[in-house]
Amino acid sequence: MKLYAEKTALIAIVWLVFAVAGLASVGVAASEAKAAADRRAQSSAEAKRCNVLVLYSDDQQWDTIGALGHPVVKTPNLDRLVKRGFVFRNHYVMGAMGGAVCIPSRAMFHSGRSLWRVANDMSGVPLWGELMHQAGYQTFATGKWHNGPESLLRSFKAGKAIFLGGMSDHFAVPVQDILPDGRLSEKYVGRKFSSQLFADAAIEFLEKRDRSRPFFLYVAFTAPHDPRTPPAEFAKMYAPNSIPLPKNFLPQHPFDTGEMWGRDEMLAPHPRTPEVVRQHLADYYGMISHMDQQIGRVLQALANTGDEPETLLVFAGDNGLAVGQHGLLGKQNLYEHSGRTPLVFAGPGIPSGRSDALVYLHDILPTVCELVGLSLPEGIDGKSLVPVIRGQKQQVREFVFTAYRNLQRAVREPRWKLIKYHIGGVKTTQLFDLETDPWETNNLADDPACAEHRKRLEARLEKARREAGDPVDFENVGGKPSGPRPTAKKTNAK
Ligand SMILES: [Ca+2]
Repeated sequence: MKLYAEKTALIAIVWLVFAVAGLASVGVAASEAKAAADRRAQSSAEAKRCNVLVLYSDDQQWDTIGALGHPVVKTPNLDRLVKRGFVFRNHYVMGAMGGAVCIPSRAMFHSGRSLWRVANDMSGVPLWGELMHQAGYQTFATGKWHNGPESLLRSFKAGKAIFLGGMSDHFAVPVQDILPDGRLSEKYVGRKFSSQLFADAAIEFLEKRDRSRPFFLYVAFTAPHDPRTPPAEFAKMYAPNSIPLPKNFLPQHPFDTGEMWGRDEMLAPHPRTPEVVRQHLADYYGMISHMDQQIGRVLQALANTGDEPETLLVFAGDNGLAVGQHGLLGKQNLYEHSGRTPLVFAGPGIPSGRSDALVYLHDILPTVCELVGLSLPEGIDGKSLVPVIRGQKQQVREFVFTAYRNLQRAVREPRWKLIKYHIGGVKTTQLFDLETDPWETNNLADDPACAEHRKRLEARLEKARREAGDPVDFENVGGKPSGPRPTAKKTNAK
């Protein structure tokens, strides 16, 4: 009996030991499960930090993508991006205080700040590439950088075939690399057409990169900026005589914009003829189609390396261009063709869709930061577009405000648009109903039936100028007239 009792006690002890061990192991398992959950949460936060590939075009009109309904230009690769991505149809560069609109455009793009809150060299403000580097991204740039070497080297830790300028011969681009020690290499001449040169650098990066970290790849094409000299195959892609003239074609602009003889406007004789404008458009579309082909190569490389499912794509343009609309060729005006540029997001978490929300180029940085889970630094003027992309909001603002030098100011609501000019003491006002007149041909500023619209937009313009910190005394002073037409062709780079 005693033996039985001892045996039972022993069994009980053994069981107790097993039970304690079991409980302990349950405890270990529980703490392991918690750690795993923590790791999953962490890795999910890291997974949220998907790669970011930015494709940036130069002087591309907002609608020159086939899938957006353009009647002529062929862009099969951008079409695929547009179909799977989310398109902002009303995307604007806020403007410029000089003829080289590309420079402030890029400053706003890389800082998320508005026109008068970031210098052209972007000194003293946090930059997009810096934020990505601090968050553990591998940063790499290729293509155009128009804001000086200091901001480039602060933004990107690596880069190849970087063009530190405004424009060049597309067949012989002077470029530099970012060396491993963080300095810039000597200049050398790229022996490929610009768009191919930059696409090749991007592809090489994608194939050889450090795969332990997410990447931030910035590819800034110099197409379709002039000189409009597409490679031979693309130069003959569009027959000029079959290209329809824009509905707002004019031989010359009806009044002085203050920038009648700038470099861009001197690329064709005055007055413009249909033949000359059609040739410019054929070359312009050829430049876009060739850039599209090179974008296709970069996107194919992204698919080949397996990175595509984890890469957020941003395609945007820095500013638009007139190319014959309103008698103009350049971007030194506030018409839709010059201020509006393409904007497409695609990738993980981005639905296919389109929005007519009024957005700025400097909204892109806060949007991408939210999408990849980065907090924003102080001083960002742009607004995240994520609520629009996710269908939670229809718009992020009621109107956009745009400015050009001390010469022109504009506001655009979803339907109505006002442009004011103050040049040589002469004030001119244009009011357009974009719903019935998207080509901005019918000025309703003096139509009594539209007086309320004019009054409302003028009030909004003044409010927007104050809020943006517009340094120009536009109402009282304005800008100088263009003066007489120069005899020699201007060649200063833009
Ligand atoms: Ca540009």
